[in-house]
Amino acid sequence: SIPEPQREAWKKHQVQGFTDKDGFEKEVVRHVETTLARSLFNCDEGAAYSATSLAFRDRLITEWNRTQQRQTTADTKRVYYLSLEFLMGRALDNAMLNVGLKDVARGGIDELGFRIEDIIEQEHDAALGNGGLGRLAACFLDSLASLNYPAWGYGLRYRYGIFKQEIINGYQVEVPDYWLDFNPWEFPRHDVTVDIQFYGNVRKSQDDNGKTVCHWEGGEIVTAVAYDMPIPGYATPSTNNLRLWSSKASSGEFDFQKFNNGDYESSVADQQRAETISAVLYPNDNLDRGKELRLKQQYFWVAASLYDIVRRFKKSKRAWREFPDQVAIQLNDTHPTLAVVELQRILVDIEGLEWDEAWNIVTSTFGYTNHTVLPEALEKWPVGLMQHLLPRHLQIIYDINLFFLQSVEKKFPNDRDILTSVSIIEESQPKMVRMAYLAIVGSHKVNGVAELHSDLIQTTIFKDFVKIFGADKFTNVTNGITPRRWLHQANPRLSELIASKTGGHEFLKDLTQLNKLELSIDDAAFRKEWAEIKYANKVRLTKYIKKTLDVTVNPASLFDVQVKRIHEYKRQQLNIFGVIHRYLALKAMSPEERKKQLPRVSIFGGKAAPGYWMAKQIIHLINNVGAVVNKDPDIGDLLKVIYLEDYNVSKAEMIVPASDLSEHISTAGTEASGTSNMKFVLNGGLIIGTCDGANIEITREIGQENIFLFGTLSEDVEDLRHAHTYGSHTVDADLNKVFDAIQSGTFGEPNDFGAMVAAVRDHGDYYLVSDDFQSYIDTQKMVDNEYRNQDEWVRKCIRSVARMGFFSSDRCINEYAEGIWNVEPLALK
Ligand code: 73E
Repeated sequence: SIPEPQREAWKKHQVQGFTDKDGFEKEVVRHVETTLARSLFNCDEGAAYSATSLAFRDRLITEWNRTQQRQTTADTKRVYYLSLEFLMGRALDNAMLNVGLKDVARGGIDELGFRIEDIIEQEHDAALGNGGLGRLAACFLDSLASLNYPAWGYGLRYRYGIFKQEIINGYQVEVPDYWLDFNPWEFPRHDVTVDIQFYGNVRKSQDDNGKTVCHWEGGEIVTAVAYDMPIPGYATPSTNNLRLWSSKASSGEFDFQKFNNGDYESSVADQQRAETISAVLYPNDNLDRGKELRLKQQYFWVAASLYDIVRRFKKSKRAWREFPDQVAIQLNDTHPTLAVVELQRILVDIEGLEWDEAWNIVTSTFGYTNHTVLPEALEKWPVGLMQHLLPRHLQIIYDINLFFLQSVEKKFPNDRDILTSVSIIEESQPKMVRMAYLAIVGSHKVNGVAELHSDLIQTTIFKDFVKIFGADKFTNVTNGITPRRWLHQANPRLSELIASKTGGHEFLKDLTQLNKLELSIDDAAFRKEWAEIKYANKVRLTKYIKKTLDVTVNPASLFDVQVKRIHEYKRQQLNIFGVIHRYLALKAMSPEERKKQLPRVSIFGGKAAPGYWMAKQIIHLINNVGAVVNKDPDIGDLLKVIYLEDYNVSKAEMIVPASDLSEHISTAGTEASGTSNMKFVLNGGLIIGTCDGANIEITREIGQENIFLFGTLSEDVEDLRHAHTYGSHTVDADLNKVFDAIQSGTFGEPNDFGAMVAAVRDHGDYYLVSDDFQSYIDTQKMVDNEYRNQDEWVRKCIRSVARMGFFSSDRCINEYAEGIWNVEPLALK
């Protein structure tokens, strides 16, 4: 580093960052001319976006440096959030708002001849996630920075994020999402690399004291390169880091011999094989497919991150037992569970600690968040694969299991059943490593993501672990969302209106202040403006629908929205069956009767995993229904069915504020939390939903008179399923009419949808569509009736928003910080 006498010169020229329009414009012009190497007036919207982003990035990085330096000197405890997914969306708008310079940028961009909205639209979403789990990680990063917590995110820098969805002839088609062409938001750190080992074997030796030492040798080395993304907090200089690892062949791997011998192709093939590790995000939500490359991704990312964390800790020269005082690591689902094993390996094999001492450190360091109870999503890896890829890790897993089972046996002598049921190794053919069990045993806290879900994991899939470790190890942290992106950024007019009624933008830092809105509820002018904002948001979506699908919808209709990943448990099929029912009912009416009906637009969006056949059938049916209904002259405005292509974060920012009613209708007990339910209510929309996930807590907060709940309760699900299979299963008459319409070819080739109908009618109806259909239809009728009374509807919306304070991810992060991580905020001076 620079010696003292020369530091004056450095200080004098330190980058200050622009604070006004002139300064901003100067930065933009400089970046266009030099960084982008364009001649002065050769600037299109793309270049203007890049230059604007670079101007903001420069600002962020100065704050980032200050934040990191402050944390290092304070030598304080840090949180590391390990997530295989970060669904960040766009960065520019968020950066402008968080540093409080959007108006400055708007003015500057305007003077330079562009519109800020058009510039924002140029940005490609950073879509390194599938759905709720990845978006939650992104909201958490925003809250951690905004609350001044010293925290880093660690993930993978996929070359391809979640695929882009096109709908062609009603079918989903997947197109690769190459997003890295020019990404102004990342900093490659070519000097921060870690060599990661795979395969090979384990050799044992004795050290001088006769202790056995294990050496993991041979195999293959791949290099991890760090790429950093600055994460700005809102209205604070704190800027945290998201470090994403990219894989490349290690310089030792690149076979110069082969290269010199003219075997150029195969030396390049090695290179490509290494790069494959971080090439693509697995596009499965709530589904585990057990592919070897996925396990490689997991170890690659976990090993690089731990190496980085340990390297940072070692600089402090503290004793190992202080590791958990300096480091908290949160496992976002089981995907990073190998970190437990890797840290134990580092401590025992490399640092020479005794097993028990190391294990104490490990378990005090980790916390594990479970996000799902769906059996098909619970990760298991074949022992054979683990042995092949990570031979030393498998030995350690066996040892962890051995010591764990010994402790269980002590507590429950002669109880063979409990040993089999909690063993980390499943004695199946082939044997499997149960990652959730390993995560529980390796952590000091395990949490679910909503109250019902946390209760369910403690009473069903992990009940034996509660017996063993006691109830204190298990806790609930109900999910939340960042109000910065999901209100201030997505719905600026509503944010301003709320600010005008609650005394400024304080609510963006303390969302409970929304409750002040209730004081204005009898103010007619306020309600009118509220309704106008919703209408304007609907008009914007209407224009988008016209432009992209060439369908005209009436913005005065009720906008009924279900946007989320397509999955049978989320029950888009229930929704579309309901739409068909509505269509058939409208068709059966006289023209006079029809005139009395309330116009509705049913809006769907979401991706299906490429290998999930049934989910793709659901998409196909929705599109086919739309094709028939939307051009039926009997129906006109009364019903439109829209499928929005390629649902993602930036589209959500437009869709969510335009909804009157959103659907969160999973089979009770299947949706761990849901987070879009919170976004919709926060933007002044009502919910139709089941008693599942966070819907239950939303109801408790906003009042049951402000939500449309229906359907089976989670405690009755098992009995109903049992009855479907072993008793007689009858499907009600209205639903049968829907099936008849499908099977008579009203919506295209009936065979296409045979399996979907049969799943409900003939194959046990696992998701209870038939049980919930009638109450769903009845509840939708209530919605129609209540929507007719616009004044009362608006009051319900305002009351709901006023009571949503609890669902800020700030509240959620504070709960993790206190109850799990034991970390304190550290503000910049
Ligand atoms: O209910 C959501 C929850 O709101 C849940 O389905 C989702 O996590 C959200 C955030 O807590 C979730 N995703 C996954 N498991 N749960 C998952 C599993 C495997 C691969 C990818 C995602």
